[in-house]
Amino acid sequence: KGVRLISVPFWLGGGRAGVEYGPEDMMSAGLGRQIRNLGIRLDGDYEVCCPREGKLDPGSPRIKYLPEIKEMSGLVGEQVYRAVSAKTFPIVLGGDHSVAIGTLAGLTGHYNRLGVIWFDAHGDLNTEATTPSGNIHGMVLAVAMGFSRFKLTDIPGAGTLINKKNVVIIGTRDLDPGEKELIRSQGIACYSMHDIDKHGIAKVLEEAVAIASDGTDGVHLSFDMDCLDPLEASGVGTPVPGGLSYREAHFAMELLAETGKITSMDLVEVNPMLDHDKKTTRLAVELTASLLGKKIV
Ligand code: DIR
Ligand code: MN
Ligand code: MN
Ligand code: MN
Repeated sequence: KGVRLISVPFWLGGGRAGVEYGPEDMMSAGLGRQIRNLGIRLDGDYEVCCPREGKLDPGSPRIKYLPEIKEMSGLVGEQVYRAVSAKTFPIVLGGDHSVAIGTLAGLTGHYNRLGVIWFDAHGDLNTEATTPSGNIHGMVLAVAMGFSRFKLTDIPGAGTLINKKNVVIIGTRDLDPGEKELIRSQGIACYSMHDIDKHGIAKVLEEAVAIASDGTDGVHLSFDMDCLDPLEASGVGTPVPGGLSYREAHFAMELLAETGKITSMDLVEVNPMLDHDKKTTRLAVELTASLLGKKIV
């Protein structure tokens, strides 16, 4: 099966410029070469032509750049849908995490029931009512499961909402009060750094894969680079101390590769303007190689 790279140079969902240079940075760091070195066919790389600038709507100051995010999501969804229809493995390169709304729109257009594994320091579970920032990258999972007013199914081409029974969040350590409440009341599977410390990353991954693949015909991996400890990956918009170590993150990708169950991926929130030592970009590329089957021995 070939891999298709879909670049989405979009920053409006995080409200902080720089992250739109993530895709070209990961490409110049050798992402395509790494994939081909694994003996995997690179079945095209596409750049989505999405809004680069936006105007804040004074009428709805709570939620930032919603029209631009809908436009981007429709365009990303189209490319992702095409990629899975062509039986390739799509990797969506962000951009901020709002690009995943587009990915999920395209995937749900194809899969009947999709599982989602979400690596993040944050829950991305805020709604219009609970967001402290108005940044939609902090709302994506709520949008995907239909807890917010703006829903995944508002995007043309999207199939159904994501079933909360098949969603797993891993690596959290900065949840807002409304997000904690939603996790509790809806019973969403969320493995915090505390859970990882306690049970180990292997056990957490085993449970996560079981949840995301239970009754599903595809499993999407959405990887926010801020899940890593800022010591390893400081080039992200919202770093939070106490994250995954270099080996924990690689081991998680290696375990996912072994299962053979992951059918698509987002790689988001690399901000080259903050990534002064290029460590974050390089790590993003290496982790992708691990997910695609690169082995140490
Ligand atoms: C925060 C930050 N919880 C928000 N979220 C981020 O704005 O909703 N998610 N950075 O990745
Ligand atoms: Mn995120
Ligand atoms: Mn995050
Ligand atoms: Mn927060």
